[in-house]
Amino acid sequence: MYSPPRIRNRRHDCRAQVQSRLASVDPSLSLNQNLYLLLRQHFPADPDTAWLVLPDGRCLRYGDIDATTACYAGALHSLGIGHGDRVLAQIDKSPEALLLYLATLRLGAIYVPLNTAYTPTEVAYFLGDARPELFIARPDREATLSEAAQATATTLLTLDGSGQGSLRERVDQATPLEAVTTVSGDEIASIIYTSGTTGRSKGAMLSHNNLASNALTLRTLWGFVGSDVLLHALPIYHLHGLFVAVHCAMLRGIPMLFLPRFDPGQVLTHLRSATVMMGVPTFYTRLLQTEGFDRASCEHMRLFISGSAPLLAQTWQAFYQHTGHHILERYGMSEAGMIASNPLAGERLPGTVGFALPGITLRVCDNTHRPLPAGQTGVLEMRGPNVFQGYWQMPEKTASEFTNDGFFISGDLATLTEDGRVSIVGREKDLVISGGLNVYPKEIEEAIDALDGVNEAAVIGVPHADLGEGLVAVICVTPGSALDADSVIETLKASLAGFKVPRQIYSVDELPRNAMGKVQKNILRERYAETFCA
Ligand code: MCA
Ligand code: AMP
Repeated sequence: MYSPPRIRNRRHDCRAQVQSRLASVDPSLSLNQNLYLLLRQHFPADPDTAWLVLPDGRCLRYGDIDATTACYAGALHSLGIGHGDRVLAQIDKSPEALLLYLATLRLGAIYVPLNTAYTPTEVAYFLGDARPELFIARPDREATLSEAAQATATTLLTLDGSGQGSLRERVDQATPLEAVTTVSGDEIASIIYTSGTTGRSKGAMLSHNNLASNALTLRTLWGFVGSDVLLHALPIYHLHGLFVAVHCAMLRGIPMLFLPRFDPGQVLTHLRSATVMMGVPTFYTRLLQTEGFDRASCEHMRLFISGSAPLLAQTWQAFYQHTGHHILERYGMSEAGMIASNPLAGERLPGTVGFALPGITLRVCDNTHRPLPAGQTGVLEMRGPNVFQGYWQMPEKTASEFTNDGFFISGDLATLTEDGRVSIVGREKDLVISGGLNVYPKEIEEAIDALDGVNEAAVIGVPHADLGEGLVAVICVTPGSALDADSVIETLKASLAGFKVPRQIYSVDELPRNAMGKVQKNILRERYAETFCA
């Protein structure tokens, strides 16, 4: 059983604030700060209110969530899963996947979702790192992954996109577990894996209070009302689709039009019944290219929200001209949930991410962590109830990402105006964001360097009209090697998720280096900037 670490005493002020805020929502929450309980407090009075509406017309209702998650919790409990245990899930988006998440919260266990694109090699790493008691996989992956699951003594069950599989069989036979496990707000509700500059993924531990405080803030900030309908086309293996979207909707008791993935045609069809949509910038560039997407298709919409990657000012402008809507851009991280947002009522400025969320302190600092004057570029640092509890089993890494006075160092380069408006202007960390998914070049470079015939490689991100940034690898091959771009791509696809595989490969005699011998990626980014613009 896992005991959550207490990382920094100075955050207790924030915790105290959150606890008193939650207790004012419902006194019982001061005793049990399980996020599931908070969500349940906000289920609508009418049990027939739709919770999830699926493209095939199927509808799940708020009134059924509690009994159904009790069955899921009963099934998990019968497998020995309890308080603090990890439940790893690499499963397609479905209502059942969401019920599994809610049941895991309810049990006080820790939900660890994984991108469905990860290959078995990548999943084996997560199994070894998270050491989950239970792993839920797609049925077509069962045979491939059973050995890795056995190696970590993890029970393996299956769930497919239509809600069938061995997990479902257990749920159908389970004795419901009605209780909601008592947890303190500091306990871990979920671990979200995020890649790292070292090439090794780190698990960001988010507590019940981290998630609850962020969700309560956003529900108010973005003005959710009972008549809203959220169009949900994001994946639910990451913070954006799972926490930001789902928690906002559930804390207002509104329906979600729950699409299995982002398909512009399907989004267009359902947009007419929705009022709010959240997406990564690629959603908006693709919608703009979709025939039939116009002002009339957005006539019931009150809000489009964008985040996870920079939204180009030109996309923002084009969207406004096309639809009459100012997209509301916000900024977040796996380690801190949502951090800053353009205002709902005030001016939304393209190219900026707005103001710090209430309760969150932001500062832009030099490399000695001294705050810089307004307008100067530095690293964005933050403190607040949203900031995570540390990286799973990496205390030293955790400590190195915080300043002595308790601010989390984001690695994003930003400017702040006098009145507190934030613009993200770059990244100190060597990170590429493609279609809203993060790729750390180091991981890809290590995979390429390991190939026969490669001397060394550098991986960069360059502008890509659809994905924001597209991955390019620049490779020095050993003399006489017959290695070609296609075979590199094919080989990488066997071990890396598709979104991490470079879309273009260049072969060079040598990589540009500075006097210290460091590869000058800025030169490569300039040299190959036009790769995807032709
Ligand atoms: C899929 N492919 C990609 C990506 N997604 N390549 C680069 N970047 C991507 N993001 C590749 C596949 O490997 C495949 O390659 C081909 O594209 C088609 O795959 P498919 O699944 O059909 O792709 P798609 O449906 O077009 O997906 C693109 C997408 C999707 C809609 C942009 O990636 C998506 O939903 N992204 C959202 C991610 C997200 O939720 N991020 C939030 C993280 P091949 O053909 O070679 O096999 S949370 C976060 O960042 C923080 C906290 C925050 O602020 O929110
Ligand atoms: P992740 O590790 O997946 O949580 O990604 C977090 C990173 O996404 C941040 O550190 C930023 O670099 C980036 N990000 C998220 N939202 C925005 C935004 N609106 N503008 C620019 N970058 C963003």
